[in-house]
Amino acid sequence: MIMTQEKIQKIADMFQIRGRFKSFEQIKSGNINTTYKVIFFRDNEDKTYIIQRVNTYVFKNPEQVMDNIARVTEHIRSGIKATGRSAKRYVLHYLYTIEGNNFAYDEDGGFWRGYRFVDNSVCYDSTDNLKILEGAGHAFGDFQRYLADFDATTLHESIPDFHNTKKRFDTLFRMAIEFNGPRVEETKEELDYLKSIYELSSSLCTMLDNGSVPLRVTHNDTKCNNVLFDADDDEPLAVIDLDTVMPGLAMYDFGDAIRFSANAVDEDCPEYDKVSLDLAKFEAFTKGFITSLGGSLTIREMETMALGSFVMTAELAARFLLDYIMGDKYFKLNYPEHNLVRTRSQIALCKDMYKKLDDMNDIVMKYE
Ligand code: GN1
Ligand code: MG
Repeated sequence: MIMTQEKIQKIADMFQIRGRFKSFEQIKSGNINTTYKVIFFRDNEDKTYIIQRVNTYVFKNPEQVMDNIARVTEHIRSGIKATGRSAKRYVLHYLYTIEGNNFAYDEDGGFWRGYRFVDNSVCYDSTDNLKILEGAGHAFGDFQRYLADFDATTLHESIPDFHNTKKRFDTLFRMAIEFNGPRVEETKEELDYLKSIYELSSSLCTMLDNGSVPLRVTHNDTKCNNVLFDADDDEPLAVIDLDTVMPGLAMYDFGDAIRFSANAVDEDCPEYDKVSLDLAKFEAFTKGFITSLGGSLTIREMETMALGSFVMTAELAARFLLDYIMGDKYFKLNYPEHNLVRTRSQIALCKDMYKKLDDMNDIVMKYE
């Protein structure tokens, strides 16, 4: 959908933003929601806000998502304030409508929300800078730490079974039989590989089911571009994209972050021989994440962190492949074969991670 200035202004005007609407631009990153930066002018200054149209094909209950976000951000805000610091740059500040909702519907039924842009902040779609990766580790570790005393059972499950890897695999294999068309034929090798790693990929689910690892409040989408950094000194500021905050495992957040940030190339790199788990990047993120969680992790969690990276990568490969087979309904595409390339790239990463599991485990244990 093409958004004109008039349409964006109308949406922004539903929220309590003072000043005169000046301009907007679309922010291209993110595979699910559609994001715009909008500028208002007041008190002789530009004030920047983010407004987002939430993808309601993916988030079936967007009002519940916003309820989770409101409670989680308030909890973090009071946690930060309790340490005597200002929370202003360290947690998102969502916008409210006149009616007091933190969302608004446009005339076509589109679901919108907005927040104040954190001034002088940047995010990185990828980076080789180890300091930044360590900072991202701290940001996601702190996020989990601030939510350690949040009652996980009060959160809505914004996407049921989001990281239930076993169920994701079962669905893929079932759909491959039901949708038995050219795309299934074309991806036989990928399906066979995923079948061969089914047991290992389901192991976190088994541990959760038998209670050997604890349920925590987790972010569940820990790409490094979901952390804002100070543009001047790269201090990690706020964690963003809280749509999937739900009960989960510490290894989901660790694993998904490694999957994305410790890859030598982007997650959709079509040159599969360049895909590789960079152990220096792995160590940088690990150091930040584990030290921020400051000894609160159990031994079993520590022992399964590296495995979590493999599992999260395998899970995403299965999700990309399912979307490809089902006709590309879930993830945004930049070109028609995008989901196939993403699948193959994630499988290449899985294979490399599998070889490096021992090395990864040794690094995690250094920070015990
Ligand atoms: C989606 O939209 P974005 O970029 O934050 C997806 C994640 C995937 C990621 C892969 C709700 O995240 O689970 O890991 O793409 N989010 C959802 O790039 O499915
Ligand atoms: Mg997201």
